[in-house]
Amino acid sequence: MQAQKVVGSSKTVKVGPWGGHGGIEWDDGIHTGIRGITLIHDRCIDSIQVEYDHNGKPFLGEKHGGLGGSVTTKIKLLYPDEYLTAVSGHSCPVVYGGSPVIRSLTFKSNLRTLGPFGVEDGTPFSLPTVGGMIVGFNGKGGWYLDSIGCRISATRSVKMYETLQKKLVKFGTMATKPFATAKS
Ligand code: MMA
Repeated sequence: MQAQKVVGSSKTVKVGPWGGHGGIEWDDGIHTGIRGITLIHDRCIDSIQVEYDHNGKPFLGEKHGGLGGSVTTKIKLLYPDEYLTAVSGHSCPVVYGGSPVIRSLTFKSNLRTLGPFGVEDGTPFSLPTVGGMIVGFNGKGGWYLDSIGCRISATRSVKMYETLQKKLVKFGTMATKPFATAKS
């Protein structure tokens, strides 16, 4: 499969959050892509930690949620060829009388579906994106992951930049030639 190289644009749309209203708010901010996600789960999603791309460099976000959970899933995306296009899942209380928490999460990339992780129980939520990519997550967390939302950015082909970059390099070489000759 031929994957198209894309980057996020600076214009983003915030979607969600889905889930409950418990826990404290967290927001990873806006980045240029996602390189990996670590989920710790069991009967619900206990925690999430996202490794972003920020202008070509890895940026590790904080871990959100609690310290429990028995299964650790490390999702490694084939950055930069692969990028996340959608997130979906389920939410409902996991303890009697508690507020809803994220029970399951499924991610979609331009290449595959990752998950479901956790337990698909409760109210489903989904984000059907058309030609966008996820560039940041936010939500609430306490003992568990209470809610999750994300920022979507339009994708644009890198090809335009590569072409422009090549032209600039060529121009730059010509422009600096007298200097280079003088120095050597
Ligand atoms: C804590 C507290 C709640 C939150 C739950 C689940 C046990 O209570 O932070 O506000 O809803 O954890 O994360």
